[in-house]
Amino acid sequence: MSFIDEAKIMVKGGHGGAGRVAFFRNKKGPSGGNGGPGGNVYVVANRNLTQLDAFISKIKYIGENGGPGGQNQRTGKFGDDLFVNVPVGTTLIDVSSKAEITINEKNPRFLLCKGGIGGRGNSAFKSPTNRIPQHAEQGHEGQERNFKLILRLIANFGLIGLPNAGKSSLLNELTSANVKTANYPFTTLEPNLGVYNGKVIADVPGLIEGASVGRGLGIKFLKHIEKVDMIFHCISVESTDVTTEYNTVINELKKYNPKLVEKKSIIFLTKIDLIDKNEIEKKVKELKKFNKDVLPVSIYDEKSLDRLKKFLISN
Ligand SMILES: Nc1nc2c(ncn2[C@@H]2O[C@H](COP(=O)(O)OP(=O)(O)OP(=O)(O)O)[C@@H](O)[C@H]2O)c(=O)[nH]1
Ligand SMILES: [Mg+2]
Repeated sequence: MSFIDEAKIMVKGGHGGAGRVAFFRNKKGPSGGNGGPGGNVYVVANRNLTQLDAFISKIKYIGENGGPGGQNQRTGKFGDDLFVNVPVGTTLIDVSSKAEITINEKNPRFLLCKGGIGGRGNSAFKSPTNRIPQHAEQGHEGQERNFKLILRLIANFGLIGLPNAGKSSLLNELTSANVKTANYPFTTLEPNLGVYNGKVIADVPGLIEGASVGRGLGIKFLKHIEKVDMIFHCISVESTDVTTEYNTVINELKKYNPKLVEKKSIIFLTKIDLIDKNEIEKKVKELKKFNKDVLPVSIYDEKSLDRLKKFLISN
C-alpha cells in the first residue's frame, strides 16, 4: 500500500434532541423536558498512527445525536462526543474558510464541530400568559465543516537530491532505518524516516527536472521537508556536471516553495570512494560556489561517516 499523506473528510456535530410535549398527570401544567445536545466532534493526536490511511475508507465523522426530552422535565441524553484520531503533525484545513490547525504535542486536541443544542420542551415555554403550552422545539443541527488533512512528517533534517544520489544509503548508515537501496533511479517511492542522536532524518524520493510539473514521482513528497531545520542536498561524484545537477534540484525546490531554498543547507558530495582525491577536490571546489558547507562522504569510508556524524551532533 502506498503512503497516504492527504485526505478529505466531512465532520458534523450531532443533532440536538427534540424537546418533549408532556403534562403532569394529576396536576395541571407542562412537564416536557428539553432535548439533549448533540455530541461534539474533536480531533486528537494519536502517537500510534503514522499515516492518513484510515481516512480513505471512512470520510464522514458525525457526533452522536442528542436524545429527546423526557417526562417530568427530564433533559434528553447528551449525545456522545466523537474523537477523530490523527497522527501527530497532521494539519487540518477548513475547505471553505481555509483556517488551519496543526495537531501536535503542544496542541493535541481541538474542537472541530459543536453539536446542535437540544430543542426546548413545553415546560420551558410556561409563562403567566401561557400556563399550559402545547408545543416544543425541534433540536438544532450540529455544525458541519469539511476539512482537508495533510500529514507532514516531522523531521529535523531532510535528504534530497536526484534519484540514485545515495540518499537512502546514507539514511541506513546513520540510523537504524533499513530502506531498500539499489543502483537504479526511483528505488525509494515513499518517504522514510530514521533517527540519529535524537534527530529525525527524512529521506524523500529523488527529484528530476520537471518534478514540479509532475515528472518522475513529482514534488508531492516535498511537503515532508517543508518543516525541516536543514536540508541535506546529496550529489553523487558520478555526476559529470555537479553545477547542473545542483541547479536542477534547486530549481525544482524553488518551484515547489521558494522558502525551501532559503533554509539552512549542506551539500553532501556522495560516493567519494569512486574517484580519486584530486577529482573530489575539484567537485568540492565547484560546489562551494553555491554553499560554503560541502561535506564529501562515502558509505564505505568510515572517516567520512565519522565527520558526518560529528556534523549532525553539532547541528
Ligand atoms: N560506491 C558507492 N556506492 C554507493 C554509495 N552510497 C550509495 N551507493 C550506491 O548507489 C546506489 C543508489 O543508492 P540509494 O541510496 O538507493 O540512492 P537514492 O538517492 O536513495 O536513490 P532513489 O531512492 O532512487 O532516489 C545503490 O546501488 C547504492 O549501493 C557510496 O558511498 N559509495
Ligand atoms: Mg532512495
